Amino acid sequence: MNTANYPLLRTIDSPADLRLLPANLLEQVASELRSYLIDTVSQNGGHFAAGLGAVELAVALHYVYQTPHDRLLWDVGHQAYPHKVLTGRRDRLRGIKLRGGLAPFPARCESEYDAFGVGHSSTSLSAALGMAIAAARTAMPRRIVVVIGDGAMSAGIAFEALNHIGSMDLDILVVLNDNDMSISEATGAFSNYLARLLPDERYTGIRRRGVRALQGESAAPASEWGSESLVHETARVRTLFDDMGLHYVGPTDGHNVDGLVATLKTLRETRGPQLLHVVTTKGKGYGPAEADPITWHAPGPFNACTGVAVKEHSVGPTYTQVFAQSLIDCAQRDERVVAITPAMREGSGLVEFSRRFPLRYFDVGIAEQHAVTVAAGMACDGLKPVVAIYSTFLQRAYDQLIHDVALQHLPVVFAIDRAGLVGGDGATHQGSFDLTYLRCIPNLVIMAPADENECRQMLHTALCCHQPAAVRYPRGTGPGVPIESHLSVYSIGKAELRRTGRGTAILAFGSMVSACRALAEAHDMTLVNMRFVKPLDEEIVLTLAANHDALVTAEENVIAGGAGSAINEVLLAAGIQMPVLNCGIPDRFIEHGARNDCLRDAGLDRESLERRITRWCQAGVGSTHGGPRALHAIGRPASL
Ligand SMILES: Cc1ncc(C[n+]2csc(CCOP(=O)(O)OP(=O)(O)O)c2C)c(N)n1
Repeated sequence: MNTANYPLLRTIDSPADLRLLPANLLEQVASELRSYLIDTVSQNGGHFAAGLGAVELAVALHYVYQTPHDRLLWDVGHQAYPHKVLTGRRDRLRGIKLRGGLAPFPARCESEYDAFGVGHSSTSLSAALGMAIAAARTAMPRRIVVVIGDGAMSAGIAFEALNHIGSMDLDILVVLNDNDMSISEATGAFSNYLARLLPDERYTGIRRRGVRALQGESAAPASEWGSESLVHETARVRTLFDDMGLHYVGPTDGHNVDGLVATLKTLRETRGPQLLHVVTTKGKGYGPAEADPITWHAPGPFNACTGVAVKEHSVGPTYTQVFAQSLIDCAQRDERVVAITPAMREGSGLVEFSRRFPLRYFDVGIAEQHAVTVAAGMACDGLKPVVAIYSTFLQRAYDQLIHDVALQHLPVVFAIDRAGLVGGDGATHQGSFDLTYLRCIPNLVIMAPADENECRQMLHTALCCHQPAAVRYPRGTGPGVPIESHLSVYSIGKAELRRTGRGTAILAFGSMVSACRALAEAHDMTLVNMRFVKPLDEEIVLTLAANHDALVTAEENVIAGGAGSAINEVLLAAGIQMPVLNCGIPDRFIEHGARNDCLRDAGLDRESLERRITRWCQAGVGSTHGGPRALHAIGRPASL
């Protein structure tokens, strides 16, 4: 940190230091904090625009509330960088998301100021209520404050929590941070409702400014805002929140730190559930981010002066891009194909689809459960819905997957992106579990492409197979094979033999096929691209078992209950006893870092795989030359 640029910020090592400052210096603290975020995030990238919009909130909240005794919860946590800076992590911010660096989101193990671990959205209200109940049980004089965005507030679980909070007479303050944005534009009737709570031209101007900015016009200057707190002008409006039992206050200017402090001081002394509606600008204070908060939601490294991204050399299309183009091609051929995203248009590669087929594209907001069940309804009546969803977020919609889709045998396609280790977004976002949680569901076809072309053909296969089907593909690029323009249909449940060797056969799923190729060649092992996790190609498994001394399974999913387990089950059912090594993600959470760091941590990068498999073979368990055929070797631990 260049201390000369941050004369106040450098003195703040904890919120206690902040609270020692006179209130008239808080604006300067906010200004330094904003500059520091721009300076620091520009170096390695990270979540950006939302944090810039929450600077004054973070300063005011830590100033007024006695954190960490009072509980301060940040929903999702992507906007919590200013909070991290104020709570003793200023000098470590540069390493956020990197291996060994700060966690991408608030994490209880990282700081006593991180009252609740987050990453997935809309959990904060429920957790806060739980804490309020605990405080009441022990008569603990504690205030509980939640900051939740308008996007996160639209999720079902947030409304479930409001329903509960409003019926309890507990001291909770919900700060609704309304910037009229999710990652993309906010969608849905709730967003429209919030807009109607902004009676003053200054507020409606902000919404229009957001729209203008998205249309490429320059944003209006922030001076459109008055400097005074406007709470008193509009506090009498009766809102949905009042009707649900929360005292509504607002809307108020979320960038006026003095106004926020004054309002929060009053609210801190007020009993019962309350909701403070704060209006902010996503990307506040950094021109390019204000003008285009979507691009600046989570940029890579960039030049802070020019706003130009540091070029990453491109190495072919990502799986997301291949999926995106293939979906467009499928949709062109079949007008029944529609796409659904739970608020991840950009991440899931649906921007172009949404432009080309606006009436066949549905951004349902942060509502994974609803995304799956609305797809089920569509499939009932003849549409071919594709739910484009990250592996980690599909966890939210598990019952819907079973009860609404699979049980009714409805042809919904799940395009599961970020399946496997995702890197910087860390433990909350790793797509480690989908093969395990999908594999046990009847009626479901599960495919894992070994390369980009297979991703394309599997999407088409899924759309043609007239039953629930999932294609799960990893983050980033594949091995770089040519992508065929035509669309073909794979035989369901048929694996592909990649090479025939001796002794040991590797049965690889998805990304592990290319990761194991060099190893198989170097050691003359058989390599099979299994393609289907379900139905499994049992025939090839049994044939390989008959022709080899040992089998190795490899998948980018947890070992527990994953694709390798499926192979173990086939062998056991057939009464075959032979050495089997299951390679996959071990039974622990994999922390953040570059994707390759995460793969190495899990023992799934090329070098670790090679080391582990060859050692296992050399130990005699899986060798061609007379290792004991022992059933106990199934699922042998990583220590070998
Ligand atoms: C369950 C879940 N679905 C999707 C996401 C991805 N996601 C992260 S931030 C975000 C937008 C949140 O919008 P909002 O709460 O309004 O905050 P803002 O970024 O506008 O400040 C989304 C969709 C997530 N973190 N969790």
